[in-house]
Amino acid sequence: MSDFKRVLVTSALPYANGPLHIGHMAGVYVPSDIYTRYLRLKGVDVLSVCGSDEHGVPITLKARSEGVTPQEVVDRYHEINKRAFEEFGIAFDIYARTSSPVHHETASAFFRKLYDAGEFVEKSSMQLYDEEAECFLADRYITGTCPHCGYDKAYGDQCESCGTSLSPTELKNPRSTISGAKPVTRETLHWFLPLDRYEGWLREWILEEHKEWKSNVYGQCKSWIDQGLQPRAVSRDLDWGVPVPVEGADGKVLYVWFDAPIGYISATRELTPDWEKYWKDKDTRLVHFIGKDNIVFHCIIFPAMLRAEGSFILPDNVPANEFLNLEGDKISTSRNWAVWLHEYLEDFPGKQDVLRYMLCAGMPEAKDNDFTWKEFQARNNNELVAVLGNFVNRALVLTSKYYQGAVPSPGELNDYDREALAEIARSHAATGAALENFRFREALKEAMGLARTGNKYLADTEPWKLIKSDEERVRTIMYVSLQITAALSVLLEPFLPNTMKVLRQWLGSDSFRWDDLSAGGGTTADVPRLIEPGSLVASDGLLFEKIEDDIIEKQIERLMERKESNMEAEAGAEAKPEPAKDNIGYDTFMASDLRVATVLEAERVPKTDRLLKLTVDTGIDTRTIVAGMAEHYKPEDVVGMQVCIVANLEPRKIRGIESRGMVLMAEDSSGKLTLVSPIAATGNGSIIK
Ligand code: B3M
Ligand code: ZN
Repeated sequence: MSDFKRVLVTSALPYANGPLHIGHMAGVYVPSDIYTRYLRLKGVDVLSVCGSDEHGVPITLKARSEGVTPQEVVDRYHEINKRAFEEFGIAFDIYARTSSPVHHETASAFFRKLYDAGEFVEKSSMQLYDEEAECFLADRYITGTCPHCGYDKAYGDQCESCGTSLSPTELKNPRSTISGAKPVTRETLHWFLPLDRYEGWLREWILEEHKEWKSNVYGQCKSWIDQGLQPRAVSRDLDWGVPVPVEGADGKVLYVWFDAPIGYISATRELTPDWEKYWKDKDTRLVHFIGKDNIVFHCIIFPAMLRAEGSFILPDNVPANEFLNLEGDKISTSRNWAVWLHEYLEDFPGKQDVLRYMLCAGMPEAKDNDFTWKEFQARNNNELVAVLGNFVNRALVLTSKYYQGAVPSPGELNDYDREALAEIARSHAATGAALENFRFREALKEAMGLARTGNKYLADTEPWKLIKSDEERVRTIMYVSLQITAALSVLLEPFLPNTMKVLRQWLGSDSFRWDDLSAGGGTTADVPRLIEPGSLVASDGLLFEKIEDDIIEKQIERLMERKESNMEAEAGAEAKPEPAKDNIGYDTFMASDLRVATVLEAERVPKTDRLLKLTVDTGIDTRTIVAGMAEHYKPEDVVGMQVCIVANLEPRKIRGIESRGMVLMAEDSSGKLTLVSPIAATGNGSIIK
């Protein structure tokens, strides 16, 4: 931070097609908010920008599934998420949105500048098009039969049965997942950012100049760069997004991951006329807070875009977090396996800081971590209530009881008093150093260490026992305790902003600044004097309340009910068979040569989960067929079985093995495969009609 004049903090723009959950908070928004609040406390010129990411195919699909427009979807979730962030205490300076005119204008101008400078490579290609939905189909929105193993729910980019990566045009019987229609191929032109041209520069800029980036971020960048960077399409055939600002580009929009990061710039434009000071002045430190799945976009693609544009600064750090799991399972929006932020806020009114505390203490900074409700209860009861709340409560209640709430003047300080007071500067320095390096768990631990010190100091000095015999000693003890209390109200502000605001009201002072806590800051001699003798303190309750077992049981029950209903839904999905395919003519069917054959030998295909290599006697010949059945049949189980095969399928190489034909299997909607076999033995080569 030292050699920058200001800081611009960005937080990943959440897609406006669903609510926020604790994974988003732990991954991106709690660290971003802690860091921003810390800088504000230090008096740094800092802006924190965020907003809704409102383009992209997921939003158009959500709209289609609900029968509404994409605008209606993003309007709904933009408001829901904006409100949830505010209520949770994530203090962005602006929460903008990428469907706004400012963003469209900013993103178009950005694209146009690169276009005019000839930075893009134009390429046309044949793409699959859905004539019913009237849209080109991204890979994931095409499904069909894998040409290698016959799995009929393969996607346009990969077959999840045999693992082969595919291109959409390879799929047999391709269908659009949007309309179910058979796609046609159409030529389409797109613009590509030639990332390969920036490979040398990115290698230097990241791998040489930013060795200080977190190892999970640095490592991912290194492997991307070492694999060799490929040109990336920056436009899409969609009717929802920022239109490509080029003549003849009707029906084409900017690829969502091209326009979304520009959303940080447009949000800053919307926030302040001074926006260029934050985006174009080298004295600004740009820090992106994101989850690990967004590293390539924020460390490779967006910086290449900024470099190509030429007038912007580059990110100084991208402290991406790993993922948070829930009760041992991945958080999943589609399976409703999440603690939704809006639900938490409804169920735990006024307890935003308890969740902030839990998500910071268990933040997935270097590796994925797990959120459990039991740990949430334990941290609240054993740390927030029993340490921080208990200490503050005793310091304030005893001051009210012994001195009518007036901060007493201290007598002679002994070594223990000085040691306790010295903890203020020490924990202040350690907390600050950890925050400067985005180590949030460590920073919280250091800050809470001061509360532990205060708690132990009171327990060791026992002023309640001395009040009758040594009143001067008690004045000193309460003075020291109140300085520590005041220090905590500053040190914990970034982590527990709502609670520390209340505490500062109780202390009658909201003017503390971060550096007042440094050794020598606000001190007379070397003793910190954050709160003056004679000033009045009070408290009207407890900072934190215990969370009882029944409250937690209710949350766990709700999750388990969801797990149940997920399993029922999956089971229920088995009942629904695939819709019928289009009719075919008699001759078409008769063109396939179906025969009975006997399996002579069977073995697993090495390094695959689903493939068996069969040697079959077809009555016509003995041949090899590779079949995706290994998860349902052991090799020894099928030797000697009579099976039905397609005998005149074009031979194919599957994992280096020439497969001549296909074994017919019945697949139910849960994906379970059953061999189709004649009910009575018959001669090999018998024709199936
Ligand atoms: N909308 C969030 C995600 O991938 C994505 C971030 C954009 S930040 C410019 O979940
Ligand atoms: Zn396959």
